[in-house]
Amino acid sequence: MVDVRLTYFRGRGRAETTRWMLAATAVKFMNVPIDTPEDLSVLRASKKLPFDQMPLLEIDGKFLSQSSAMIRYLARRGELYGANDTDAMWCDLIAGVAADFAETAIQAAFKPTTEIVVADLEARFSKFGPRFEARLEDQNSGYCAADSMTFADIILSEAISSYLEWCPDTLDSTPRLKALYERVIGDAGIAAYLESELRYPKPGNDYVIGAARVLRRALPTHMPDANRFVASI
Ligand SMILES: N[C@@H](CCC(=O)N[C@@H](CS)C(=O)NCC(=O)O)C(=O)O
Repeated sequence: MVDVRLTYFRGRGRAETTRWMLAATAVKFMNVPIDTPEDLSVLRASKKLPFDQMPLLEIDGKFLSQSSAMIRYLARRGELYGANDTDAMWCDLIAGVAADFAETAIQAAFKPTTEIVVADLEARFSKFGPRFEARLEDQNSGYCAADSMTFADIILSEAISSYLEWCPDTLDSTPRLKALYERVIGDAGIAAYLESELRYPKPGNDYVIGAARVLRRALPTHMPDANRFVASI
């Protein structure tokens, strides 16, 4: 029986870095999808959401919210936080930048056209990509933060995987970053996860509509009948 449960919309979103961390640290888990406002009401009534937000990770008898806390809990639990305080500082620094870098990819499905998404991702990569490359050159271990893989490498690679889905040539001018990405997705746990049914597809309109329906929020304004779920409150 799988007793680690990750509750979120039926898609990647802000739960995806936690899925990669669970995979990398060999924790078997199940996705618990929230598909309707009624599902969310039941979840809220359960009092499992410490700050009334998803994702929710149920692990070790704890109810965790905030993806950054989940990632770090799993990193400590799985010894992916480096070997010393300096490594840990670099983990946090790179993880913070990776979160900024990832945000553009998380927002992609909410944008009106592919052209806009590609332009946004290319602009974001041109800011951060060369700096990740330079960091890898300085660090000279093949990893961003320490001498071995850490959670920073994992969450950065998760973001890169989304960039590559939109812009397949993203890593062509950053060979060290490309090598890091290939090393991370070659990790046995992550490779198995990416091939598994637990991995949701690239988010599209279905994901955007599903999240708006659950939260009873407006859709992006370019979508037809953008207030269709708000009106039903
Ligand atoms: N920083 C948080 C973001 C959490 C968040 O904004 N969750 C949204 C869904 S993606 C939510 O639960 N919204 C409902 C609410 O805040 O009431 C994280 O990374 O976990």
